[in-house]
Amino acid sequence: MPVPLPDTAKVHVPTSLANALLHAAESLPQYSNLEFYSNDLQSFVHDRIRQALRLDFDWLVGEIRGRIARRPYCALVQGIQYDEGNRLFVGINRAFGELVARPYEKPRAQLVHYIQPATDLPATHGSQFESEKLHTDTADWNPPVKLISMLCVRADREGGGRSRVLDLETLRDEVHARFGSRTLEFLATEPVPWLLAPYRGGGVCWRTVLSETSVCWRRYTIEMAVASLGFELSPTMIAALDSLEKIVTDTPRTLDFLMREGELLFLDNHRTLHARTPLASPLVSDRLMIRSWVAAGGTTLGVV
Ligand SMILES: O=C(O)CCC(=O)C(=O)O
Ligand SMILES: [Fe+2]
Repeated sequence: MPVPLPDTAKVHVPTSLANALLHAAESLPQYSNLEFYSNDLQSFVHDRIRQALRLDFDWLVGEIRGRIARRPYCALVQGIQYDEGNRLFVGINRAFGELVARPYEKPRAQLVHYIQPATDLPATHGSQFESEKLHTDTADWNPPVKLISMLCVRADREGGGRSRVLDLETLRDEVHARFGSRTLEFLATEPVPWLLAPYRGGGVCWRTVLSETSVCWRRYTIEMAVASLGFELSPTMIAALDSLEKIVTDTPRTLDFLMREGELLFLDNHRTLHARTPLASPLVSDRLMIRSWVAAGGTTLGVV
């Protein structure tokens, strides 16, 4: 049985507030996705929406912040209305920090990133798409981005593309229960190499997969670093990574829920892994999610 998202992770926005938010956003000009890279513009959009709403805006941000801070380190905002110009999306996200992205390169890299079946990345192993395996976004940044924000514009008509979230403590607990304290300890103390994105300076950094306060998981980023360095991981490390891979592939403790139109999900990218379930018909599905990465200040990962 899939585990549903607990109600404590949900924030319900009253209709009057949803209307006021949309109205404030729509009173601003339209901006292009390229223009939204400007931190000044993001702040301007945020300030204008916040000023129009006053205490209600701060209430919403506080409710989201409180939920991201505790297990399962995510917040599902229900009841807001979609602003086609993405000003509302940018304005709410900017309350948590600067929105950041890969350098502009349509269609795969935009500040407000469009997640559509047509541009999904096939997985390096097997027939799945990468986004169907539990992962950390920007595992090739050091450190990875702190916060992910995802809005459902159109859900998959056949009920595919359900959101999946696994939190840090559940993952640590599963490693401990299934593979023992030594594997857990090993993953939290022995660093592995990660190949960094060229636009973040490139090269390799060394970090642990787990720590008391963070997890980072995207195995191909480790494998590419290993290949680029021309050496091999120890058999013990390969076994430990295989154990983790097994858990993220089959643990029944992953949260599983369908995001509906207009719902907005925030995820702590240091304390959760996320994925989506397969689409029944990836070639014809018009599912559309928009996503931003928010560089909120805060914890460092298992950097050594
Ligand atoms: O489509 C989704 O719900 C998640 C996609 C995702 O995780 C990604 O593109 O990194
Ligand atoms: Fe992702």
